Amino acid sequence: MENHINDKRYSLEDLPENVAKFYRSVPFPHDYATNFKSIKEFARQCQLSHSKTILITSGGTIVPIEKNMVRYLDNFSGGGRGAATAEYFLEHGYHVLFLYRKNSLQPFIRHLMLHDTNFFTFLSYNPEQHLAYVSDTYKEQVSNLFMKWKSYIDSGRLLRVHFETVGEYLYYLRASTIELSTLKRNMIIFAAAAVSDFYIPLDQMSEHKIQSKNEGLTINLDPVPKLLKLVVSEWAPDAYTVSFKLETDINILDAKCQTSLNSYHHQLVIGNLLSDYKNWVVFHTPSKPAMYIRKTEQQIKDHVDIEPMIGERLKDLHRIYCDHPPHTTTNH
Ligand code: 9Z3
Repeated sequence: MENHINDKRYSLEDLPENVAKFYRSVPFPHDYATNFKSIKEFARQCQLSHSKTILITSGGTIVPIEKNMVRYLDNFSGGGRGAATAEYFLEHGYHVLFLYRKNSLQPFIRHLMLHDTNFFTFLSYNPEQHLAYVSDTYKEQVSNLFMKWKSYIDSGRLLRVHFETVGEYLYYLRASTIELSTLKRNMIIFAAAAVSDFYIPLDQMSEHKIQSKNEGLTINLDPVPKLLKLVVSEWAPDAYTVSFKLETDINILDAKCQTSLNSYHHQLVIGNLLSDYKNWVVFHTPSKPAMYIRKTEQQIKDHVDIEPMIGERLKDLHRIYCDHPPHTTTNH
C-alpha cells in the first residue's frame, strides 16, 4: 500500500509468518487511504493538545464465504458496550477513535437507533402539512443526543472509522495502534469488538455465490492470528491495553481471563458472560485480585448502563498508569 512504502512499522516482512500470510490473504479495505489519513491527522491533533485518548473497537466482525459476498459468518455484538463507553470518555475529556462495525450502535445517537426505541418513536406526523417532525415530548432529548454526537465529531474529538470484515478490522487496528502509539501512556486501547477467530483466505474462497444443488456445505476455515500480542509488544507498547473475554460458562471465565493476561502481558482483561454481560463484569489485572463491577437490583430494573461504572474504574487505572513512569512502576 503506497501510504506505507518506506515505513518499516508496516512492513509485512518483519511480522510472524502467520500474520503476514493473513494480511496477504484478505482484501485491503477500499476506503483505506482516506481513513488512514484521518487516523494520522487525529493522532497529530491528540498529540498537539496533550489529550488523553482512547481507541475503542466495537461491534462484531464478519467473515465472507464468497468473494462476491452473498453470505457471511457473523459475531455476536450490537456495539452497545463500545458506544456507551465512547460517551463516557468523551464526556470526561478524552479524544476517542471509534473503530466500529458498519451500522452498529454509535455514541449518543445509539438511543435513537435501538430497536425498542427506534427513531420513528420520536416522530409525529402532521397530515394537513404532509410533514413529519420530532414530537414536542422528545424534542429536547433528540436535540441533546444529536448535538452531542455532531459537536464531538465536528470538533475533532470523535473520529469514527468503520469496518465489516475481520480483514478490514485488523488493517484498521494495525493503523490505529501504530499511529496513536506516539501518545505513549496517554492512550488506552479498549478492544471490545467481537473478533472472528476463523476466516477463509482469498485463494480458497469461491468467486461467486455458492450454489446449493440440494447438498450440504462444508467450509474450511483458517485461524485468525491473535494480533493483541503484536499490539502490546510492537505496535503500541506504552498504551494501557484492555481486552474483553466473552464466555458462556461461568466456571471457566476467570481462568480464561488469566490465560489471556499471561499470554499477551497487557494491563487489563475484562471478563463477561453472554447471559449477563449488561449487569456485571470482572476486572483482571496482573497485580491485583479480581474485581467485580455489578449493577444493583434497582439499576438492573431501571436499565441503567454499566459502562459508566466500567469507565470510571478504567479512568482511575489509566490515571495511575500515566502517573507512574515506566521505570518506577510495576503493572497496575
Ligand atoms: C465483549 O465481550 C463485549 O463485552 C460484548 C459487548 C461483545 C459482549 P455489545 O456490543 O456486546 O454491547 O452487544 N467483547 C469481546 C468479545 C470477544 O470476541 N473476545 C475474544 C474472546 O472472548 C477475545 S478478543 O475470545
